[in-house]
Amino acid sequence: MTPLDGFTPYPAEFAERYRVAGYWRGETFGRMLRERAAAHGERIAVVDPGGHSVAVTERRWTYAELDRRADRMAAGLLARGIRSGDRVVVQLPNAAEFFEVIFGLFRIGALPVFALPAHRYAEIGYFCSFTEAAAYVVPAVEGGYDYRELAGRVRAENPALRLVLVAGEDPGEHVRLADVPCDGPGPEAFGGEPGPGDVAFLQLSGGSTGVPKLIPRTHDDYIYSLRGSAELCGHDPDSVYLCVLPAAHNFPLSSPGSLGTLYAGGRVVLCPQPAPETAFPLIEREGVTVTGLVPPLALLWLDAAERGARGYESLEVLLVGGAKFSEEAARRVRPVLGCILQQVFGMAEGLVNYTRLDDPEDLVTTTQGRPISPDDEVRVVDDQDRDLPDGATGHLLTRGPYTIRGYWNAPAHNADSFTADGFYRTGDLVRRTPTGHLVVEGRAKDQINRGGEKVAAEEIENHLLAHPAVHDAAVVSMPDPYLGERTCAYVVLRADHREKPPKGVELKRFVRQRGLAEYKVPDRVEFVAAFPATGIGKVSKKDLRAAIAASLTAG
Ligand code: AMP
Ligand code: DBH
Repeated sequence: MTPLDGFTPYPAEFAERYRVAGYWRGETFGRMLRERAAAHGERIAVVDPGGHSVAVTERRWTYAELDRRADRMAAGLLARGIRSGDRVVVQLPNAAEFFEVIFGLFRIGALPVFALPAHRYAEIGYFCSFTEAAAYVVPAVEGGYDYRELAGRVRAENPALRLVLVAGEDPGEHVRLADVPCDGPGPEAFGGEPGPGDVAFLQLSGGSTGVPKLIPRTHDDYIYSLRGSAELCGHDPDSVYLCVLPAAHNFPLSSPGSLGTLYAGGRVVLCPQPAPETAFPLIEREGVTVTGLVPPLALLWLDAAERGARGYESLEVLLVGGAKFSEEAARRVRPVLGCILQQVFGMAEGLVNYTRLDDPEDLVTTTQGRPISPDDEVRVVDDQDRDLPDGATGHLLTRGPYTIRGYWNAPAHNADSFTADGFYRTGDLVRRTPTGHLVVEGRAKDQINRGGEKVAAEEIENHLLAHPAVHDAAVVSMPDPYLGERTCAYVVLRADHREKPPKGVELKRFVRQRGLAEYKVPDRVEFVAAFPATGIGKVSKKDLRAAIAASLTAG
């Protein structure tokens, strides 16, 4: 299998249009880093304050050093048999090695699969088997969790997985990442570096189906999205971006994120913990000018600043996205943190919307922005795909120069997730203002947005259904003042288990033991005799959401 087998290309006439318009400039990540190193080699590219399992002490890498490390990593990976087109699951904390590894992979044309540190056996096992990954990169022990053990188990089950690389001192039975780089032959000895139209990596979708879907992004399309983002966020070589969220997530990676910052020749500072106690002193010390947060973290920072915490004063721009930021909270940003708010409504599949730096405060606080590109096509439609007028709420469909035309290797899902003419069905319910800004009004997809962390209901339901006492399960969102939403699992027990029913905590433990990321474990479990049904007999999640919301209000 080659990555191209699972990739739905942009139709030729669109690709041509995007090139002529100057969106796709034939850049690749490998060459981008090379050019930045040539232009300002001695400037600092990445600051890692250390204090995590990968490195105790601080590292400051210049562009020249990152470039050299990417070359040596590329040569080392080639020497160990990793080749162009191979998939490599990368699961690293916010450490400098993340960039060394992904740029090394970009250079040889192997595809990082961007896992999150929170992922466990259920997710990682699936990524490795579904992508037939050749390698898996992990920290040793991080946040009290031993990733080497997980890697050992996954490796035993996946014959294609030839190499496990451990960032940190003690690799256990695996290979130390630090032992990989070498001065051997580079990509030119193995068919050359990838081209701009090639798939650069597989990003993850929050999804709404039983298993997560993988998102193939090309060098051309992704570099356009981060260059456009960097421009409209005012990035330049003096920008200092604090990477607070997990570095591999699409938002801190590209909106404009660390890659947009490197594109602009700025400096990326990795934040090991998102709490203000860690972030504020780091902002002060490094002169951070811009960062991106999900709404619950933005609230935490606002509260800390109001209580008198200091250190954030150099911040010029705060990006908030991933989940809906309330107008009330949005209005506090400028007075409390003294910086400009940019709301960002994006998706790993492509389309990213921003409020602009010069938008009036009302638009900044009440909308989720407008698309990056003049060629982002946005449709707001009813249930029959008929276009709705501005101001009406409907389904958001989109197509454009950095929105995928299909998930990787998923023909059945693609038939549901894309229209015949290539629009991506985002599953979001939006309204468009006369200025072209979008307001997110809700969601039609079967997903819970837990403060920016997406939970696909079906995925959790499948794990609950594996429990011997569970006859049926329906996972819905319940309102939460801090996260916006949390998950509630409604469960119908099998008749023979109703005498001695399991407790809610038992079901949670069961799901956790199956190796699911902690954020996907249901926050609450409710037992019912039967589910409410819709007119045609499907489970009415609307009624379940209303029921749990009402019982929470009743206290
Ligand atoms: P994913 O497809 O997993 O990358 O998740 C993207 C989804 O996150 C979007 O389709 C929205 O549902 C949600 N999202 C991202 N940013 C925002 C935002 N600013 N406001 C509301 N929802 C958002
Ligand atoms: O939630 C997201 O996936 C997201 C949010 C903001 C995103 O992918 C992005 C910006 O690029």
